[in-house]
Amino acid sequence: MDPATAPWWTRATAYQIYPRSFADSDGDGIGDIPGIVSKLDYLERLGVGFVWLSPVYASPMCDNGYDIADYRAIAAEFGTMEDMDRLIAEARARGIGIVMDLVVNHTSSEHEWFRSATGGPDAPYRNYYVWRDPAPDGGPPNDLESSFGGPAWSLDPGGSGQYYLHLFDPGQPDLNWHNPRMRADIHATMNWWLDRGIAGFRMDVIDLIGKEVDEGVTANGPHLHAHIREMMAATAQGRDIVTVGEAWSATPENALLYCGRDRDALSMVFQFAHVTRFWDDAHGKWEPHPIELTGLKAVFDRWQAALSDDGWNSLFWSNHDLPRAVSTYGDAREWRVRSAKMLATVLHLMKGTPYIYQGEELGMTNAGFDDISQYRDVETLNQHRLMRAADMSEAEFLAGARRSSRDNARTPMQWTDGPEAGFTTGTPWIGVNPNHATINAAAQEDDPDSVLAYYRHLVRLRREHDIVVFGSYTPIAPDHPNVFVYRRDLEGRALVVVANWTAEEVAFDPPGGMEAEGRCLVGNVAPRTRIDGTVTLAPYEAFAILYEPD
Ligand code: TEU
Repeated sequence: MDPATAPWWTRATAYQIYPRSFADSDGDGIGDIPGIVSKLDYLERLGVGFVWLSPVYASPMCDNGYDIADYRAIAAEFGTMEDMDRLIAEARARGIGIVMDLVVNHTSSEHEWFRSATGGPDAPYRNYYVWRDPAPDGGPPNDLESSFGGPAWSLDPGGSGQYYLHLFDPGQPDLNWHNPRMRADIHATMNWWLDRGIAGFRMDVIDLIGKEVDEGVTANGPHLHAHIREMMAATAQGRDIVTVGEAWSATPENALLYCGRDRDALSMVFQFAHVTRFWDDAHGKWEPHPIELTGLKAVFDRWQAALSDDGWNSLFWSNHDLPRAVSTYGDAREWRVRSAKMLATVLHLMKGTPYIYQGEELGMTNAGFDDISQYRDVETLNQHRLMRAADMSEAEFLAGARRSSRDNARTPMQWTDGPEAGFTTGTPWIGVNPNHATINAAAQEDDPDSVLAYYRHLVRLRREHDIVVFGSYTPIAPDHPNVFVYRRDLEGRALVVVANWTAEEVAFDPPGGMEAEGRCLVGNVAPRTRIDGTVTLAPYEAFAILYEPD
């Protein structure tokens, strides 16, 4: 990527807002758009270039807004279209773009299209969805499963006897991407939003829109990239937007089909290889394996290499579907602050666009729920029902959920040490983490040693140093089990990033050629300017040194 012509989003750090849990302005216990507007100064101080806003559209909220009933209306609990326009304008005035969540693999079953599609083959919008006759035994057409558990097929509520497809909840019927009229409607909706001034789209499960259900193909289907390119041609022409597709199935081998520069496709994809690497073959995220550093590094190294000259990486530890970063990869107790900073150092100095998930910049931790009644997430509650029915004990399920439930990321943003963490004056829709007494934005705001101050610094480094944005990436000591080390190179300069991944002191022998004195750009223990000879790293220590020619 040539720095002179690189798009704006290559230098930006992104911030994800899960609106339900961010800031509540009216005391109903649910975060809302005016709440977000009231926190824009906070985001400006953090320095982010764009916000990925999880869905705020009209929705019955069976999946907290990932079930959209009207793409051109705002959910009443989140505010009004005027609030949305104000958010777009006020964010823009601070140099922050708003990226909407485009959920078009499916709609809500309460979308007008679906309501007009039920009843029989001649229903007006029948062909906007995926219908099949029952199997000979009257059951679902095939054995495709919903991502939330159970069959991916439910009977037409209109009584036709046919089944409709839902790769997620029954309240999320899948759209039929073979239908050009449906696709044109989606393109028109995208243009309608872009004309309102948004900065782009995050595209929910975009790798599923090429599905061929009769072949049992869901992800990465034969027409996937034709659909994406058609969509971009119909919407992105002449606009300077950022697009990021969520693609759990993306591999280093096919990533350039999504985001290769000559393809007029997406800016980048969210791929999850570093996450799924530690999932169990049989039980997935509910029985994760311990994180093993050489395996983790191998994943990052492969992706950095695959998109080194073409395409672009997205970089993230967490989002609204994943447990908290510091709880999963760091030490949320004894070394919470330092390990949160270490994780940020490693991620934010790689090549790609980093995404901060709300609260990560405070070192927020998993929810710590110990009773099923505390959970709200449709996936967690479904899995609870299914796994209990399959004879899993309550204690065993709760242990898995404590580590892996999506609700770990969805407890309210911790603004203050006051009632309900300053998130709401009412009763929050999901419990606030009691540790807001110590972990909160107010306490970190003016503390130069806080996780928040550290994130601000990393975001600034990316804006100020081309080497962070464009430098090539080379792994160092990839087989070392305890340290994460790499270097970036750009035009005779080098940036070396060193991190101790463990709670023990670790000795690290740098390879030759690092004898010089450099400049410390960031460090979570004490500034270091050299790494010649054996370096003894403190627990979770991380730092970066910049070497410039004299
Ligand atoms: O997530 C896609 C997805 O596959 C996840 O639901 C994933 O299966 C799960 O988190 C891992 O256990 C996207 C959204 O990010 C998610 O919030 C939605 O629920 C889902 O799509 C359906 O729209």
